[in-house]
Formats: sequence, structure tokens, C-alpha cells
Amino acid sequence: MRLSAATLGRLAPGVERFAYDRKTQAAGIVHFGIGAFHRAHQAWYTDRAMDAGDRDWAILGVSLRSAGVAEQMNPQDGLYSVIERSAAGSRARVVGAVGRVLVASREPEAAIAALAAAETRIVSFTITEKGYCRAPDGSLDPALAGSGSVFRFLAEGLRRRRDAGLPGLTLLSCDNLADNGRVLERLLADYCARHDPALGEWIAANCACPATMVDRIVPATTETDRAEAAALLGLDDAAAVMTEPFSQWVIEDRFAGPRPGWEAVGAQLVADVAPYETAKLRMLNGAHSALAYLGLERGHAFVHEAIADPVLRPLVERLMRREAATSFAAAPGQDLAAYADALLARFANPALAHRLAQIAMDGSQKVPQRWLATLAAHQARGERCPAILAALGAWLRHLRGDGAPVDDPRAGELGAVVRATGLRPAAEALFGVGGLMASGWRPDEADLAAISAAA
Ligand code: NAI
Ligand code: CS2
Repeated sequence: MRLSAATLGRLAPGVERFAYDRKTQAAGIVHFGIGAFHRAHQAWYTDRAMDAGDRDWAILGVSLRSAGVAEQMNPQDGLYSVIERSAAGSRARVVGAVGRVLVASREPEAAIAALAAAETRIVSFTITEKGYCRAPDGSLDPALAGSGSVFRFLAEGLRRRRDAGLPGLTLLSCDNLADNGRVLERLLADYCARHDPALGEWIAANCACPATMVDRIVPATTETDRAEAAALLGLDDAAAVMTEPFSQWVIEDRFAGPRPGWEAVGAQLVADVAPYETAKLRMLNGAHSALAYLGLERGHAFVHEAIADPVLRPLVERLMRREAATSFAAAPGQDLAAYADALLARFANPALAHRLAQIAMDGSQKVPQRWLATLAAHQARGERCPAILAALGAWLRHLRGDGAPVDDPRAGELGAVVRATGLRPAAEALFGVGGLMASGWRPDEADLAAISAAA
């Protein structure tokens, strides 16, 4: 028997669930990219905010292309479970915040109508780094931002709101990009400048794009995970998500209109997200990507295995504590040494089964904010980052095709360069202002030697 509104009463005892009446809640949020992370993070916060008494923040999920999540969730009336895993055991909560999921490629008019609905006040995004359709220099790539992109839907929906005299929206990026709010704002402005400059002016005056730091490790759900979910719930759940007990959400307090009381359920609303976001991207995600490329080479499959490797652990500690943590100014009271300790403990969680191959995906979209910004900050001070350079070498070998298949939108282009020229010339071609990765950091002779050193 499958989880749904009709079967909720049959949940196994001990499973936590929302208590509010879903039927009376209007949809205040439209979310693009309703993957595993959104369900275990923003939707989970919103669910508990509604349990704490907030109203009308139900979420309409939108998938831009694939129907997979809609097929998992709609037969379950949008219900699903979040399962927190640790060495101490597993704990499940059924979340009621998502009403339904629509597939924009199949129902474009429904997606636009949802953006233009009076009750919608927030549009949020977890569309992955590549969903922002950026060229290597960070500007909008007009070819990528064509008819199926999120920008087309946003522009259509916001134009309809403007024409109907409705208020603007808060556009909340929850992806792992540096300064994600400003990036979204700038890319949408670029899109409007090409297609509808007057709309761009209306958006600038009526909408807001707060920055966010989002953190919760959410591995892709497997069939084994779904079997565990069924055993815990006493019901099948095709949309279950697995995660860790830890969660953090730091949000810039700059909304265009009302918002849920997320701070009542653990989110932090702050004036400046940058120090939290930079610490997270450079320390957590930077370490993750190093564990992925170096760990896969050393025969590991999971993060908890790679972090227990006596060769990798000191390298990752160095990357976090001596390279990433020293590359930016911490906020008052932000304890980066304690942050690194906590990250090491989270990586060691044996119950999470977080695959290195998942983290290795889309390196061309991740490496700039995870490693290159740290390298540039140290280069400006005449310092070098041996741990990141070792990880960069492993990434180039990964792109060359030495190991698992490369899953990256730029795999063909970047892989061809490494195969044709070798590691050292490839590093010269990729990094630097005019390079294929258009980075502010350009490797010098010693950096190139470190990158191309044998594994
Ligand atoms: P997922 O694979 O479960 O979901 C990804 C979503 O993005 C899907 O809805 C997919 O259709 C959409 N998408 C993929 N490519 C796209 C494209 N080119 N254009 C538009 N939409 C596209 O992945 P998950 O775990 O939900 O992660 C999504 C993002 O959330 C990550 O890329 C990251 O930025 C952020 N995030 C993820 C965390 C995690 O641990 N999984 C934690 C913190 C942030
Ligand atoms: C990971 C992140 O897949 C990846 O690249 O580094 O998704 C990581 O799990 C999250 O950012 C944790 O918040």
C-alpha cells in the first residue's frame, strides 16, 4: 500500500507527521527543480513552519523537463517522507508541504499561471548549478537560456503579474552558487534586457532575490533506501528522501513581500549571508569535491570511506583549515575551526551512503566557487594551496576519462583538451582570465608542476 492522503492514518507508530489541515492551505510558493534536496530542506522547513501555525505556504513543485518526480509524488497527493540517518539509527517524518508537482515542458501554461497567481509570493529554485545557463565567464548564455529554461517561464509569469497589477515576487535561489541571489538577479536582468527591457525594469523595482546559504547532505535516493522507507513507514513511498540529522539555512532578510516564519523552525535570517556561504562552499563543498575526485581514484565509493583514508584525511583537513578557512574574512563569532570539526564528523556519518560519483558530477559548474576562488585569494597573497592543486590534478584526470564516466555538461569540450594536450598544458588552457574556465586564478610554474604530478 502506498503513502497518500487516504492512507496517512496507516502510518507506522513513531513516524512523525505534519498536523495542519492541508486542504485549507493556499500555495504561496512555487518551487523549480523539485529534486531530493528541496524535499529534505526548504519543504521540510516550510512544513514545520506551517505546523507552528503559519498558513498558506503550500508548495507547488515544478520540474522543468523530467516527469519522474511528478510520477513519484502526484499519486501520493504530494506526500513523502524525510528520513534522517545516523549511526544512532533512522527517524522519519512525513511532510505535507508539497501540494502537487507539474512538469513545465508538458504543461507550460500551468507553470506560467502558477507564477502569475495572486497567492504566489515566493518562487524558489534548486535547479542545479547548470540550470542557471551561464557561460564560463558567468554571463547568461543565450543559447542555453532558450525556450525550455527557467528564465523563459519566469519572464512570462512575471509579465503576466505586472499586467494584472499584482505585486512582485521574492525569487529565492537555493543552489550552491557563490552569491546565488545576485547571480539569479543579474542573469534574469540579462535575459530581460534581450527579450523585454521594460519587464526588466519592473522586476528590478518589484522583485527581490535574497542570497541563501543552504546546507544538508541529501544523497540521491536508491531502491534500497525506498525499501528502508517502506519498512519504517509501513507504507511504500516512491518519493522518500534520505538525509543527515544536520540542517542549516541562512537567508538574506530582503524579501519583496511576506514569507513563512522559517526562523521559528531553525533558519537564520541575516543581513549578510556571504561569510556563511563562502565558508560552506569553500570548506564543505571544496572538501567534498576533493574527496570525490581523489577518493574515486583511490577506489572508494562513498564519502565516509574516503574521509577515513589515512592519505586523504590530512589532505582534506589541510584544504579546509589552511586553504579554504584562511581565504576570506569570517563573520564576528563565526568559528571556522569548529566548523571544520563538525564537517569532518558529518562526512564520517556511516549511515548516509553518500556516493562520491554524485559529487563528481558537473565539476565544470562546481570547481570555480569551490576551489578557484580560494586559489585566487591565496595567490593574491603570494601563497600556494597544495591540497587544492592535488585535487585539481585528480579532476583533470577524471575529465580525461581515467575513471568513471564523466557526467558534466562540458565533458566533451574539456575532456578533449586534456586528452589532446596532457595535464599541464590543459591546466594552462583552462585557468586564467582568458582560459576555458575563465578564472581569476592563473597557475604559475610551481602550480602546474603540482597539478600534473603523478597521482
Ligand atoms: P536532484 O538531481 O534530485 O534534483 C535536481 C533538480 O534540478 C531536478 O528537479 C532536475 O530536473 C533539475 N535540473 C537538473 N538539470 C537542470 C537544468 N539544466 N535546468 C533546470 N533544471 C535542472 O538534485 P538535488 O539533490 O535536489 O540537488 C539540486 C541542487 O540543490 C544541487 O545542484 C545544489 O545546487 C543544491 N543542493 C543540494 C544539496 C544536496 O546535498 N543534495 C545540498 C545543498 C544544495
Ligand atoms: C555536494 C553537495 O553534490 C555535491 O556536489 O557537494 O550537494 C553537498 O552535499 C551539499 O552542498 C551539502 O549541503
